[in-house]
Amino acid sequence: MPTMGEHDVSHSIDLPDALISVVCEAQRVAVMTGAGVSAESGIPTFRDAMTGLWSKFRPEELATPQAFAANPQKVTQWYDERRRMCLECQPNAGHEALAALQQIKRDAGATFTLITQNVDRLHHRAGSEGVLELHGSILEWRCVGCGFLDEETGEPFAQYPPTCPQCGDARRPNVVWFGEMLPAPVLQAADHAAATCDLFLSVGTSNVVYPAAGLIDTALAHDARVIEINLDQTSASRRVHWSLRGSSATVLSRIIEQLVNA
Ligand code: BJW
Ligand code: ZN
Repeated sequence: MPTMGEHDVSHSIDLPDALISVVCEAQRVAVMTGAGVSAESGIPTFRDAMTGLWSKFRPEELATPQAFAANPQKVTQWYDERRRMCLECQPNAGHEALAALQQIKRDAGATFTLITQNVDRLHHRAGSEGVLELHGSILEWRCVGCGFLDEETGEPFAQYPPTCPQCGDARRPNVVWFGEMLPAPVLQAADHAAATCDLFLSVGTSNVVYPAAGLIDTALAHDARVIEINLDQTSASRRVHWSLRGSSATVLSRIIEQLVNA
């Protein structure tokens, strides 16, 4: 088991030298993000007690294939509202810091893989490349009949569920609901990145939804250094090398600042 290092970055913004050295020297970096990274862009998380989506809505009534089959109008209307809200939000300093880290690492000849559970595409809009979207994208909608897939604009749909321009069947958001398989090539690439990295960052995720939550253990099992960044403690905090308590925008920006001044 690694030695735990708790560090409250909300009060002191100097990060340990040893942590900056590890980030600086890493040759194969994998980062996994969750809803906390987009919270500072105004996109609600899922499980935060007061503001999380699952504090107001029941996941089994909205985020399962059974819910869609039972009430496609309600489910697609809810997802369409969230889709348009995501398009109105902007990437924050946390997304930008991760795009900068990718550039720094690639310039130094290192590999960098960004794995996200988020469906909002804010990493893409901040300039990150090759993002592995484990849970799909809320901007894309897929026909349940012929598989036609398209990325949507900010306009609401004319009807719910929206219909397919190719075959007229219903369309659904191209996200992964509970009980559905993750896209196999994406999960395989994420597993590979976690198993071969020397540094793994877990940022803004409660780490409770599998198989994404298992990636941190894959990285630990393969002797990667692991850094967690979260406002709160999570089930993974005691297993990682550094658990940094603070907002992802603050902590990631600080890492980049100390890295470029190192
Ligand atoms: C900040 C911050 C700031 C806030 N800065 N931090 C093994 C064991 C047990 C169960 C299972 C298992 N394998 C599979 C399952 C079942 C299920 C599962 O894991 N259930 C658990 C809940 C127990 N998994 C699945 O069904 C998956 N499919 C699958 O495994 O297929 C094979 C299979 C099927 C059936 C049986 C067995 C195998 C699919 C999972 C799909 C998840 N989909 C969702 C919805 C996507 C669409 C939508 O947007 O509506 O994905 S659920 C939701 O949770 C969303 C997220 O991506 C995901 C993770 O949430 P995340 O990102 O961690 O957010 P939060 O809110 O939980 O946490 C935010 C964190 O940020 C908090 O910690 C805050 O403190 C922090 N924070 N502000 C830093 N500013
Ligand atoms: Zn179709």
